[in-house]
Amino acid sequence: MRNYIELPNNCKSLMCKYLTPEIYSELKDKQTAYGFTLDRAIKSGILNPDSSIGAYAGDEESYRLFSSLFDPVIDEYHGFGKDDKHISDLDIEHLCIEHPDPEDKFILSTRIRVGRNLTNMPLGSAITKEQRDSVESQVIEALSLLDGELEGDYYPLLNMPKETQDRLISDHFLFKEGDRFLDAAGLNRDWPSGRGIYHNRDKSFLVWVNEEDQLRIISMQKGGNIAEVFGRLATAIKSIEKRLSFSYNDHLGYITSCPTNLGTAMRASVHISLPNLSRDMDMFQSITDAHHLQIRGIDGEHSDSQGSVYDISNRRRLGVTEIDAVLDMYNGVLSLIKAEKSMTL
Ligand code: ADP
Ligand code: CIR
Repeated sequence: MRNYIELPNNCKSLMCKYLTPEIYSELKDKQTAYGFTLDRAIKSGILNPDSSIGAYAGDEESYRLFSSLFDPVIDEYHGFGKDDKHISDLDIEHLCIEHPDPEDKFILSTRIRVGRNLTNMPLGSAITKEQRDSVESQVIEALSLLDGELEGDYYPLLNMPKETQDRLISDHFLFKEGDRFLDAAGLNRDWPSGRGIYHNRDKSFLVWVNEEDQLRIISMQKGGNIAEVFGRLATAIKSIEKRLSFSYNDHLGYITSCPTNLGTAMRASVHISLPNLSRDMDMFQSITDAHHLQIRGIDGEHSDSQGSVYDISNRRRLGVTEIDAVLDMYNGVLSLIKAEKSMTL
């Protein structure tokens, strides 16, 4: 094994910022109980110098064993120290908000997702094919017990007609294929085996299986009724938790493959049309920064905006509750709508 690491010259990720030669030599020979190593954790950032983070965990232990690297990355992304505690709050009664856009003028759709991984299993970067297939079976069985609005069917990616897959992706329901960041992290091994999507009839409740995390539990609908979307998600999580046990600890909250998703593992987003603000990106970004929001394009992470429509979501996920995370997004959206309206006058 090498005693040094050559980082790409043009590397801008937090991994490159914090992986000093000293930390590399301290961690290079360590292995988690599932056999995960530092070289595997940083491979995505090494092969993709344009990564913003550049590291993935292979299991819960990675965050402890490689903490000299992960702690500063987590602190810079979430503003969360190594001795801080995470608190979860998915109680819909605690979310006191009104509809931010009752006339449906700006918000096209709302989506809230959480990532989850099973206890006693490595994460996707370190999982074997047998373990992944077992996760898929356990998840299918748990989801088959859902009823009422959440009742639906599971569609494995294996043997899914290409047209169906493409339509689900372009309609924003399904994950994309061949993400180069996940590829380099070993998260796309054995593709498409073990992967799939569950959804109810209206596609307002969906579960992605074995993508970046073992489950991505999603609630979404047209328009901007954030409280309704959150309520459906909270109910679904409670039901699924009766059957499956998710990896969680008091420091990092829900354990996820990417350090940006730790804690709540929640991304609450709207697709919002902001033609005036999009002509003044400095003002746009000053509002999103003030509310800890991220701007993505409408085809998801690493995509571009289209026709002044943006994906606006909470950036902080750890050290805030799920209610706080949704409120970051809600308050930011109110400010964006106010600024957009003022520019119309
Ligand atoms: P994730 O949200 O799981 O981090 P992405 O950013 O890649 O992953 O988004 C996944 C999909 O969800 C993409 O197709 C994206 O367009 C869609 N999406 C995200 N937010 C919304 C929203 N508010 N309304 C409709 N679709 C959305
Ligand atoms: C990266 O490092 O850029 C990718 N691994 C994705 C990181 C998480 N996404 C994000 O913060 N937008």
